[in-house]
Amino acid sequence: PMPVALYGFDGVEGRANSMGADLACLQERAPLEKAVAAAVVESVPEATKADVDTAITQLQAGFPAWNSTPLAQRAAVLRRAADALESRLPEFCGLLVKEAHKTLGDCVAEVREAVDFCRYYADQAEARLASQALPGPTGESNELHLHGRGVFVCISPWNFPLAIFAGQVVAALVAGNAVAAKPAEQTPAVAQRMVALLHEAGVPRNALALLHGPGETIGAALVADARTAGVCFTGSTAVAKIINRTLAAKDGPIVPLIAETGGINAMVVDSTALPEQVVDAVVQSAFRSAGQRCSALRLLCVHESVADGVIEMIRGALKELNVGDPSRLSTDVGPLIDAEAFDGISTHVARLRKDAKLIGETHLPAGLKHSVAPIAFELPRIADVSQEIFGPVLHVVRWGGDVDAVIAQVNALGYGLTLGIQTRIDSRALRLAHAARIGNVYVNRNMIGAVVGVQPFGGEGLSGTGPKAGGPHYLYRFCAEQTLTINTAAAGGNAALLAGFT
Ligand code: UN1
Repeated sequence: PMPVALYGFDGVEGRANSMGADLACLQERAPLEKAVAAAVVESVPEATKADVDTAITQLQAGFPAWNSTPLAQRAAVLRRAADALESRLPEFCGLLVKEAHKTLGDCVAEVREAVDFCRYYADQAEARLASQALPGPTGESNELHLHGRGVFVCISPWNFPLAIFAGQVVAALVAGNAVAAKPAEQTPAVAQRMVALLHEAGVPRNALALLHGPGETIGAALVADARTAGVCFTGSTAVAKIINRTLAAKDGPIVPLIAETGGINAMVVDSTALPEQVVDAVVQSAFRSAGQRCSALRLLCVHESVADGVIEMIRGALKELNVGDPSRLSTDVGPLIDAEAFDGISTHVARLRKDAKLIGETHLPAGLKHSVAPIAFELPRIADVSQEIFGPVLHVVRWGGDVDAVIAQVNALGYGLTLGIQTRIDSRALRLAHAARIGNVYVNRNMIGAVVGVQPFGGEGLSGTGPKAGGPHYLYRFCAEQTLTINTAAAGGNAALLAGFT
């Protein structure tokens, strides 16, 4: 049998029983704590539009040589990067805590995920991107060749500033592309250090460029450039649509967009579900990482027969969480990324305090910057949740009657990223999963922390284009395909054939 998690970090993140469970597997806490104390967030140079132009020119020049580098060598570069990153785990965790304010447990998981992406895409490239001979008629040779498309633009978010950044970049690189990477403005330093590591591992300077700056200017200039051969984007649905429009309107070739965006992710709980299991999954899915994951649970749909009990347990669980300094191992929930996020979530919570029924909230110690308390509200209808709220805010709705109608209402929200199903009726779980237009469906467990290579991640509808990151089809979208058909009967054969017609 296959090991449970080939590339994931032993599946610990996905199956953690409490927020601190993955920390139990950390053998070396002291180096981590030291690394956090020592971490320095360097400032980075901001790019200009002229820099974008120069970078694309250089990448275009570097592309043919990198694209012609044998697949095994490109894969070897990724494996060297993985080894280097793994050996520098404490340092990168320290930087992540300081720059992205993620909890130490989340940072360890994130560095491991980035390592997994490098190793997984190296393996996938070798397994899937090699040229193949295709059977055809006698006198002809047919081959399928996959290679890079050219200059690929990768635009990544602040919530996984290392794992998603690195995952996009190494996927594009190993497929043979030259890459222009534009990390989130909030988290440039970790991207800067990862790019240095990739260059040290053997990615040529003119095959990978890093451009810092706002999406509205630098991201937009990269996307709009006629020479851009593809875009990989993780972020909001609204920005994905802007990118799509820009790509459609720009001069030059028709190019692909790989977009992974947001979700109004639901968990559907029926009358047979185990309440303890539900509440454990809810706490992990809604509040871990301060709810700043696109996979996070936003909408809990609980059957009326078990709702009172589940709600009571959620209230109790909320009281137990620790909001605090992300560098402390005892902290469950750290701060939001910045003041803008804090204002947005605070406004939403203030509105719900007036319009919805408060279920419970976590105590918020005084003096924390940009922190909001995990909180849960009850609302009358699924349709009352119409917006992705990127923070530790849970919306609970009771349902009665037909469970299939609940899935229909969730589908009607238009997003399709993650779904939780809690039931002890196996056939029902399968029927609902099949009916859901949703990319990642989790039955009787939490719904975050997809493991690279084991749980390919990504959505449909308003949640993105696919293919799934960390899955077997991802690299193909970064490639151009060429079918090479050669008449092996050669010129003499053709001549003989033609002679027959005269
Ligand atoms: C994101 O939050 O932008 O499964 C996507 C998970 C992560 C989500 C990453 N892979 O929780």
